[in-house]
Amino acid sequence: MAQKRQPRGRLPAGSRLPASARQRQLPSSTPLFMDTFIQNSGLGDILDKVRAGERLSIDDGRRLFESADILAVGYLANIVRERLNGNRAYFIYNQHINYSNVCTNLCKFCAFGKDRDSELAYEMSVEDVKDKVRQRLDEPITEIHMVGGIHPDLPYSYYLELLRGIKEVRPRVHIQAFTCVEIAHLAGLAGKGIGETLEELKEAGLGSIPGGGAEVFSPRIRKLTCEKKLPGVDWIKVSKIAHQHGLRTNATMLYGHIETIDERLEHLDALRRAQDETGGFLTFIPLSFHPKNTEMSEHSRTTGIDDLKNIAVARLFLDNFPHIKAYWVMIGPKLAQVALSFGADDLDGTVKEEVITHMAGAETDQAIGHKTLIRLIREAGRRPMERDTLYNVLQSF
Ligand code: V47
Repeated sequence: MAQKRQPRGRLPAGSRLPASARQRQLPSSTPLFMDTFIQNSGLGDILDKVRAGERLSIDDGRRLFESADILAVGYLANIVRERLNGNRAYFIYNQHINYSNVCTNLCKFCAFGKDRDSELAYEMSVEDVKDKVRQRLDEPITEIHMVGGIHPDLPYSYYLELLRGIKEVRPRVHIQAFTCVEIAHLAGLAGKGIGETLEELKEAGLGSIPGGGAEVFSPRIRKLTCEKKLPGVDWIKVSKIAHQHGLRTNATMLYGHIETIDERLEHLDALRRAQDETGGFLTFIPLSFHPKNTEMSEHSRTTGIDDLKNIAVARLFLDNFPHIKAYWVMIGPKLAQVALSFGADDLDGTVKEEVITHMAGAETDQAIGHKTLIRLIREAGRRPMERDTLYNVLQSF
């Protein structure tokens, strides 16, 4: 009887290849192949460090940023991502509310902040903010992310009422609000210390602090781009005080303008040292600069390679940060999906009505559906996990 021909490359069920052939069939992503690849890219010593769980130096970070081999850098970051987060990739149902864009800092990279007299200036009353929350009560939102500018006139009581008002409408929601820059401003308004102010804000409903306002800590960059803003050292001080008061916080870095690679690494190093002390940071979010409508509009948008490198180097360098977020609003959902293989384990969330990046020319949508987030994660080969703000898993898909 004629034997049925087996299609090329496929074996009958149950049969095994001889060992030599099995080795030839190894997929190209196996460590054996990749080790050679990483050695050839000149990053072999960093691979050894990463495998041994050794901390990377600033010099290592510089070599990673300067490497032309994005796949090698990504592969290294993926080792750390997998060690820390397995195959999980997180997202959250959240809503962004920007209560006011009036700002006295008027940073050169920002298209959102406006002078009080500008035609584009706005501020929401506590009732307006409560309405925004009410409008989405039928959606399973677990986090409200709320930030604004440094407003010259709003009293301290307004901020406490904002928090209380949101909790009145949606009692179980987690409010992640007010960057460290705003917290320092609120303490000034209250005439109290940072710690005491944070206790009052917590009492009113504050759950955690978002990572904005960090920009690049370098005094050189701050002088050239955001001279009036809270200095970088004080941003870190506020974060550490928040951690001491039981509040988790996030951290960002706004890259892709006039900062040098060394200034990026000094920023990451300062965060890593702060995290060694307190362990209070939850996640790091690299923010890609959007130049449109800013005073730095002569700059080009960042490239995909630089976006991926910032995520990968952050994952490798910030060995004490549990999570790295690929913020789809800034780098686009498609690249954010790819970033899940370059060190990121989180896509942020549904967002709903992002304003800050869109004022600066973002071409992404202002919101994304949870089904799309799940699909993006699944197709990247990761397991979608709906999380709350503190990374407790609410549902897996
Ligand atoms: O503080 C301002 C930055 C931040 C521009 O904590 C710009 O999970 C790019 O911090 N191009 C606000 N960036 C956004 C932010 C954030 C977003 C998502 C999640 C979290 C989190 C935090 O955006 C500002 C500033 O650093 N920014 N202007 C611009 N033109």
